[in-house]
Formats: sequence, structure tokens, C-alpha cells
Amino acid sequence: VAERKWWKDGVVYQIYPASFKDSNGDGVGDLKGILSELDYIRSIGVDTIWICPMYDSPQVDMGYDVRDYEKVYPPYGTNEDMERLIAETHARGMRIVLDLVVNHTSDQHAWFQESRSSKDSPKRDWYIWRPARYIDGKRHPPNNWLGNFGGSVWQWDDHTQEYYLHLFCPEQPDLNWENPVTRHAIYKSAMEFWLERGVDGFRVDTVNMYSKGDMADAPVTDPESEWQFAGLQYCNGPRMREFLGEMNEVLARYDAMTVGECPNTPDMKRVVQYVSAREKQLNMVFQFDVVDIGQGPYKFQTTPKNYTLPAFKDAIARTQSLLRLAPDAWTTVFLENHDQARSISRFASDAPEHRVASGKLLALVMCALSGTLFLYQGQELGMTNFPATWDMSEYKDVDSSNYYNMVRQRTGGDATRLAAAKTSLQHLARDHARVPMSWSTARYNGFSPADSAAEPWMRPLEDAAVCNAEQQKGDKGSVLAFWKTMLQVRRAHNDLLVHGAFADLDNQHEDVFVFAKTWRGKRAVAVCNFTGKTQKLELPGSVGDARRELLVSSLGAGDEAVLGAWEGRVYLLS
Ligand code: TEU
Repeated sequence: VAERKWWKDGVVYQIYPASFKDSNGDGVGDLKGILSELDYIRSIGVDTIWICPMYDSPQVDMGYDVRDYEKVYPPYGTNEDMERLIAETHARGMRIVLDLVVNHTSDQHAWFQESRSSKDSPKRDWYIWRPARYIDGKRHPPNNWLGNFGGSVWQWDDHTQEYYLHLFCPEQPDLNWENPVTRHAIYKSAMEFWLERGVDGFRVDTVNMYSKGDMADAPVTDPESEWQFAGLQYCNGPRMREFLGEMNEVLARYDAMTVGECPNTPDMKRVVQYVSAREKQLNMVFQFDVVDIGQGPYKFQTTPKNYTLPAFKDAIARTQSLLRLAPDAWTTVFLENHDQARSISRFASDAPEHRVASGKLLALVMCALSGTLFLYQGQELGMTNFPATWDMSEYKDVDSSNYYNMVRQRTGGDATRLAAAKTSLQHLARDHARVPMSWSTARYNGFSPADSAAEPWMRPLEDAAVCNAEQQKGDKGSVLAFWKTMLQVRRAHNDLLVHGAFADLDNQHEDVFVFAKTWRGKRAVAVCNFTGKTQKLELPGSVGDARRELLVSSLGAGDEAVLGAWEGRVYLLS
């Protein structure tokens, strides 16, 4: 039997510091802002907070480019503010985890500055430097890999006449995990420094990219481009097990929890190796199955129509299957984070008449699934993507602008192709998760003080009148109120809902998601209408014949035989 751990039954609330709450009116969220809302966070019913990178950074990729692991980014506050946040979180009986970003640093990090200073620098080998390939006398990078933000993963350095590797922006050079001295410096500076100050664990960024294998050319899948998708090569390389085992020894000394980000891993056996307790690697991972639905091989090369409910069910079934594949493995439940568009807009309906029901339906689905649950700021309010009417200047993310510029370049500025690119961004861009939280109907939606010196760094949504925290706190029919209800239901039926076995009961149904949860003798069934029309309640034979008792409905009392638009229900069976 699997061991019970706090983080298994936990519910984690993810905070994006720049966009959560601005206490001092500079237009950027900060640690004091987070402190001021800890009671709000706790009132939702979560027990752990995860803070996205708050480290000193030039912010080329919103803090995922760390200049100094041991220092807080000054606009967010000071190290003292951070220590206070840790203490105040603990004082409320909650835990706090940080983002661990150690696949790469900023190019401004002292380590990289030294590394690039000369080929003889003692830190040269802390990053991944390679000579050029010359073909017909012309200089080429060492391989054809496509970066996560477009373009080559190699950047030419004039000063020392070599290329360095960067799987993300050129300003995010990859650390060389092959070097044991580098690894130990990482553990000390990025991990132990904060573990000593009391943090309870880490969300581990791009954790499966540390070991890059032989770095051979990737197969050509995009003949239009010089750079080819290589995610299956630079993820899950041959030394991952060894690196994570070593990292785990540090974490174990502090009994720290880990959740690793695990893209490009279709092989479930590989996932099991990361999260099975006896392997001593990570506690759990974020698989990308659900959030990648409907995306093209190159993320934005897709249309909003690519999504189907059976694909959503399959993706959920895959992540839920971890509990069945290994009794000591664990999984996660999430539909949003700072890299994803809003779930109501992607998986349900953000039309004004369906938005609240959609938000509640997704809350019900998530709370009925097994694994550690992750809730992203604003999701508890039913925040949606920003509207199509906003123009390109409102997109601040490097991922979005690089894609748009690439399309412009490739098509010579073709208006139709550019319009399609913008439609895709409207559907999938990371920016939608990064707009300021809607706290109230005050100026700037209460994100910044009304008399702020500066405008918020991203444009606040215009719909705060229908969606803000202050109003929802007092409204029993709100998405927020339903999240609170569902988290209570989840806790009250912890075995069944958090630890139970999942079964998709009607995989091909295009409109309704019916799934069962079982734990020892207990059984529940969730039935969820993923359309804006009513549906006859139909339960498959195995559960249809059982005696059922309504545990919760996302719409409240209605006609038992008919599911309302975007309604979800959970029944207990006996
Ligand atoms: O994301 C890594 C990742 O694999 C992606 O989901 C990435 O955002 C996507 O490929 C872009 O289209 C992590 C962080 O969550 C992300 O915010 C950072 O930008 C990235 O690592 C680099 O540190």
C-alpha cells in the first residue's frame, strides 16, 4: 500500500508574482501583495502555495532566467520579505514551495559571465560550449535543434568563437549537468539556500532536460525550416536517473517535496520511473497530455477547432493511469498554469451565458480526479482569456512575439497568415494567464492601488464587473464559492476522490464525460455535460443499475433526469 504523505492530499495554489497583487503601485505584483492575500488564499481551502520565480532576474522570460538564486528580484521585494512570507504561510498552517529553475540560468548570472570570459575560464565547462560546423566554408551551429521559443538552440559567441546551447531564449544558457562541480554548486545555491530558510519543496522547471544525450541532429519534420523539433532528444536523456538520484539526496535531508515539469514524455514507463517512490527521483510530475490537446506539433500551428472531448478524456486517463501502473507512484491534476491559456476558454465555454457554469464544471472534474491538485491564480474566479479585440501590443510574452515575428518573416507579412497567427495566440498564448488578478471593480481591478504611479505591466481585463474576488466572496452562486464547496467535498471523500482508481466509462461520447472512481468497497461516478445544451442523464449499465445518491451538482437542484448546460454531478453508488 502506498504511503500517505501531506503532499498527496494537498491542494496547491500557484502564484505568479508579477500579476498577483501590487502593493506599492509600481505596476508589478510583489511579495507584500502576496502576504496581504494569504488569508484569502487559505479561505479557498488550499494548503500549499507555489511561488513562480521571485529570484533576481533581467526578466527576459519572466524570471525563468535567474541572475542570482540567493536574492529576491528587487521589484518583488527583499530576502527579508521572503522570510516573512515563509513564516506567515507556516503560521497559517500552510506550506510554501518555490520554483527551481536549474536547467539554465540567465546570461547575466555570474557563472555564465565567467564561463564566457575565456576558453580557459575554470567555469567554461559549467555551460555547454561547442565549436562551429563548417559546411562549404559557411559557419553552422553544431546541430539542427529547434529551440522552445523558435530558432536555433545555439548562440554564436564572437568573443571566444564558439556556440553555447540554450533550449529557451539566447539569454537562458543551459547549465552543463555533466560537470559534478556545477551540479553541487546548483544544489547549494538554488536548493539548500532556500531549504535552509524553511521552504517545503520545489516545483522543478524543465526537470527532464538536464541530460541531453549525444545531441545528434533531429529528423526533419518541418522541411520549411532549418531548425527541427528535438524535444524527444533533449528530454529524458541517459543520465537523468543518476542526476535526479543525486538531487534527491539533498531534498531527502530536508524532507522536501518535488513536482517536476515533464514535457515530451509519451512513454508512460518513463513517467513511472520518475514518480515511483522506490526510484527516489521526484514525488510527482506535470505531464503535458491535457494542456497539449489541440496543439499542432509547433504549439501555435493549430486552430481552436482541434479540440475534442474524447481527446480530453484520453489525456486525463493517461495521467490518472499512473496510480494503476505502479502502486507507489503518484500523479497531479491541473488544467492551468502560467504557461497556458485559461481553461474555461480552452476546454469549456467563455461565452457570457456559459462562463460561470463552465468554471464550476471544470472545478468539479478536477476535484473528482486522483493526485495532487494544482489551482492557478484566477482560476478559482473563472477568469478567461483576454478578448480577440486586443491588439498584438498587449501580448508581452517572448514565446508569443517570437512566434508572430516568425510568421511575419516566413510569409513576408502576409495579412491572412498573420491574422491566423493572432487567432492562434488568442486561443493558446501564455499571456492569458499573466494578466493582473481581478480583485475588485476598483481602478486596475484592485491589482494596483488606485493612485498608482505606474500602469499595471499588463493590461487588466475589462470584465471585472462580472468577475472579481471581492464580489465572489459574497456570492453563493459564484465560481469561487463552488471551488470552496468542491474542495470540501474532496476532503470529505479523500480516499475515493484523491486516491481512488479512475475509469472512463464512455470514451467515445463527444458531449458527456462519465467517469468512475473506486476505492476498496466505495464507488462514485461523475457525469459531466461538456456542451451548452441540456443532455438526458444516461449512465452506462455497470453504474446505471446501482443505487445512487447525489453528492454534489455544479448547478444545484434541477431535474434529476436532465443535465443542465455545462453541468457536472458526482454521485455516490451503493
Ligand atoms: O516551461 C517549459 C516548457 O516546456 C513549456 O511549457 C514552455 O513554456 C513552452 O514550450 C513554451 O511554448 C518552463 C516554464 O514553465 C516556462 O514559463 C519557462 O519559459 C520555461 O520553462 C523556461 O524556463
